[in-house]
Amino acid sequence: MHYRRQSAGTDGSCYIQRRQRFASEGLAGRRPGVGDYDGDGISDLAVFDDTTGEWDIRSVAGKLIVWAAQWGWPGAVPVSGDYDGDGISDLAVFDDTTGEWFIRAVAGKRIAWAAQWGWPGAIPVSGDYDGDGISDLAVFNDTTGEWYIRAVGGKRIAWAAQWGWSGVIPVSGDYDGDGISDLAVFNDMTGEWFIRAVAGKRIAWAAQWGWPGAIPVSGDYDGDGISDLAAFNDTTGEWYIRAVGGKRIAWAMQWGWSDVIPVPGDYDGNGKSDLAVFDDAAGSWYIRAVAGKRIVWAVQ
Ligand SMILES: [Ca+2]
Ligand SMILES: [Ca+2]
Ligand SMILES: [Ca+2]
Ligand SMILES: [Ca+2]
Repeated sequence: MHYRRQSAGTDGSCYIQRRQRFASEGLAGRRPGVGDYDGDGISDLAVFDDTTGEWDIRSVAGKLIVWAAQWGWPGAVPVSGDYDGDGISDLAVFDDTTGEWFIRAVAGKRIAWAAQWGWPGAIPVSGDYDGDGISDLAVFNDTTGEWYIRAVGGKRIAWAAQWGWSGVIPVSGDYDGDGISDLAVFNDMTGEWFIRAVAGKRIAWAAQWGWPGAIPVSGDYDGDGISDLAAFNDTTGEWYIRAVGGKRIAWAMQWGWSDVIPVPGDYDGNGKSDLAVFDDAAGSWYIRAVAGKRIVWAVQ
């Protein structure tokens, strides 16, 4: 399996793009994502179908939030976040052939239409990079290592901020707990993390947590308000998690197996990210708390 990119939000939300796999194997794409689409503080089970552009979202408890909601098109890249700051995740997609963003609230309000921020091949990285509680439009250039970020309202937050280099994977999160998303990249050739604040402060440099081919799955797994370094082994289904400060949170914790997609989020609303995987062949979710409690098993 080849994960091309992952972008993760400050709430642990993420979407994983596996276009290389799709391209090489011709597979259709049901992409799992995490967000809180009804605003109850609990991550929901969300799937964007990138063959149809439709969204299906239900709560862990079973409530249907949206079904076959059309927002996107074949090949669109979902980028989760709360782009109007109402506390509810929105339906957002990025066109990585044009650099345009399209965002609407679940309830229907249009937030952005063809907002130009990016370029062909840009990688969207969700997050709130100025700490105003509203997700921003952020893209990473994985050729040059430059970040470009603006608020939905238009304010420029970063322009060509250099953090990273060719081939690294951007991994959004708030790694110092100041409420502002940071610039973070994972080198999946070496397993090293490099993180700085938008304002410039260095948070981590070559922090070793991972291995060649590891999948970064950042989230706040101990609930201290600070994103943690986390890596998933998509061959063995094992999770490895540590705090930026060094504390080990999980080591070789087994949850998943080969070919599932990790989708960390807070699925029981206790403020801690949980271990979650999506089996895209069956369309099933499996979720447990780090502490062990089973939250969801084979839910479709
Ligand atoms: Ca919203
Ligand atoms: Ca913001
Ligand atoms: Ca931060
Ligand atoms: Ca943490």
